[in-house]
Amino acid sequence: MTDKQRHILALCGGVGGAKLALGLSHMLAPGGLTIVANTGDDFEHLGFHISPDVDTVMYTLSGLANPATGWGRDGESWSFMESLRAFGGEDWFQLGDKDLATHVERTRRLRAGLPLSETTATLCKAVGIHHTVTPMTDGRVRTVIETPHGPLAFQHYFVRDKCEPVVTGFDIKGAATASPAPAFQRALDDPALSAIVLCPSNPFVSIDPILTLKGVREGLEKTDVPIIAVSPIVGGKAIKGPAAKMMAELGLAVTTRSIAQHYASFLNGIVIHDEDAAEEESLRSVCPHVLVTNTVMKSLEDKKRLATDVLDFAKKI
Ligand code: FO1
Repeated sequence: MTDKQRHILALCGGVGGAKLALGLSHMLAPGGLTIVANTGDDFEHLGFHISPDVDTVMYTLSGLANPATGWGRDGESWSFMESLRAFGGEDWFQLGDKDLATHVERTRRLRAGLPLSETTATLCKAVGIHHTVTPMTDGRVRTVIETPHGPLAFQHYFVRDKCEPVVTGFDIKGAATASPAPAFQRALDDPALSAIVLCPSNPFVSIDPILTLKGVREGLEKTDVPIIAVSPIVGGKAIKGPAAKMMAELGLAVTTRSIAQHYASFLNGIVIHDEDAAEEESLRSVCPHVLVTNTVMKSLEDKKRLATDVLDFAKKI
């Protein structure tokens, strides 16, 4: 089977994960990639349903993403935000004018009774995406961050409070009783599925909400399809976001080994950065297959090269 004939399932959070998803999208035939985006970060804000990770994946794959932030749209204007601020409105979460159209249209469709997965498929088609991008579920899942001062809704922790509060745990509300979205379940059941890739996203708040959905972890534990994680930790730091800070606060070593241990019950292979090559030996006791390569993705070429490395690695497992 050539790379162009394979079906790959990628589990993904926002900015970091979307980079690898973009690389994979270039290496696989149209329809050969299903990207499942976390919706634990979703929230209702200013009357809109915001799906940040779904939108980050959609904008990244369609070339519409803001390259400086990784989230939101390129060439954005901020008239709505400025006018809202002038009225004394809530302005801690930045919604650009173009991005606002996504939230308006998504919210309209959801209120008309359409599921989030169908709404996402329509929006992705409109921006020219030829692969399947699906929210992890059509159910309502909301990640809550536990802190010594009480629980915080995910976006309050992440954006409003800039990830500053100490994290003591996570409550992924609604996940255990929510079913995987139809396209996610179809990918899991597809006899042509040849690998499952955990993108270099935050294990606690991006990947765990997906794994916690009804039947997903059990399904991964049972499948014969190789499951590969790309470590979001490089040289003791997170490539992006609060993963390293969270690990330290939870008393975990900030290493690729901790990432492998987190997924140990189903993981077949882990991809780590050259800088962490010294961890390879100790990793093998947790995860049988280790690939050491350059996992830092700056250019499109980097993303395509890492995607190719991951696909080749999966073939050997
Ligand atoms: N992240 C920020 O750090 N600040 C923002 O104001 C912000 C606005 C925003 C608007 C739409 C969207 O789709 C994403 C947005 N993000 C923002 C990113 C997002 O909240 C996080 O990156 C994810 O939830 C974590 O993956």
